Amino acid sequence: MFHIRKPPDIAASEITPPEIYRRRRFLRDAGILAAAGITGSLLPAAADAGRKFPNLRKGPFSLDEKPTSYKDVTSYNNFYEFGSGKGDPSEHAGNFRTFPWSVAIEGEVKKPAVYQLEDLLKHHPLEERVYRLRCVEAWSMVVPWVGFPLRDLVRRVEPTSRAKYVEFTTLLDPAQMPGQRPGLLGAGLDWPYIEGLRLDEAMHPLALLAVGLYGEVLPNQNGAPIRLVVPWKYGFKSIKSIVKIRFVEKQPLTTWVRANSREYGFYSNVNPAVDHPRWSQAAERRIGEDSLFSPKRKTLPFNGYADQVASLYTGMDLKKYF
Ligand SMILES: Nc1nc2c(c(=O)[nH]1)N[C@H]1C(S)=C(S)[C@@H](COP(=O)(O)O)O[C@H]1N2
Ligand SMILES: [Mo]
Repeated sequence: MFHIRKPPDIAASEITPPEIYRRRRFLRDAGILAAAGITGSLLPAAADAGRKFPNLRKGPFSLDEKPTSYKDVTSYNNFYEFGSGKGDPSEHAGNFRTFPWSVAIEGEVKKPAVYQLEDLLKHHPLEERVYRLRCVEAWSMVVPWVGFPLRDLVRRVEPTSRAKYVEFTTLLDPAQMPGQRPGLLGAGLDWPYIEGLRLDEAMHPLALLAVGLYGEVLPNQNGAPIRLVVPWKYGFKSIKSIVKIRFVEKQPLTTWVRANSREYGFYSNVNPAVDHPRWSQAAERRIGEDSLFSPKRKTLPFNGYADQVASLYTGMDLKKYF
């Protein structure tokens, strides 16, 4: 007998009139911009003007390299919740509802809380940081992120002495995320997407919680409304659309380790000396430079951030803890 399935759920987003989306997006952007310090009376004008964050201060650790074009950063994406093709997220995430949005802080902390995104941002001044992002698939980009250091949030919620790791979870909502429905679109991953860091990694000043790029509120395909950016690790550690941050004693079982622990490790520090079992990690192509004449770039240890982060791993065998 055939297994007869109901037609796939129609995402609420697919039947919401465009005016409602625009309204929701306006409310989201207004909330984020307001939290970033813009007064109420300026909001409509600010939100109309390309949803730009005004007066962003430049944060530390910014690269001098030329950023990858806005078009490439926002149309060549990995966000399997919306499909595993590079163009799928920009094509399918347009109507993703990112307002209202809350982030739950749980586990081994003295101050567990559920924050509305706007409230979270009120405590954390935003800054711009240009970082290199190196995907495990051997390509890279340079992205001007807007965000605040993860460690500021970690400190605010006061981890207990039992907290050794931080676990991050993406929204689970198959009605909105077609890759989470049964079928091949999501490449067979287990949902929700989970990532993790050791507590000292989470406390490193390079680790960023991003809410924007190119001076604008984060596009949905890049992980709106709030995502992690860990520039010395492969891109998949930089989990998108975060709804939960949990402090735990044991190393979290992350999505890619669960999918294939031979190919993906918990640490996933960018390392040209440790190849992926199926391809070399020694070099990378820079998105936007792919012509016959553009040579591959050499991949740098810790993605070029070794001076900042190598000391986190002294004494560890990085071939074993890959
Ligand atoms: N929830 C979630 N987060 C995710 C992914 C994903 O599929 N789902 N893909 C990761 C991978 S493999 C990369 S390279 C980066 C890509 O981020 P970008 O699209 O902003 O360049 O997001 C990471 N975060
Ligand atoms: Mo990636």
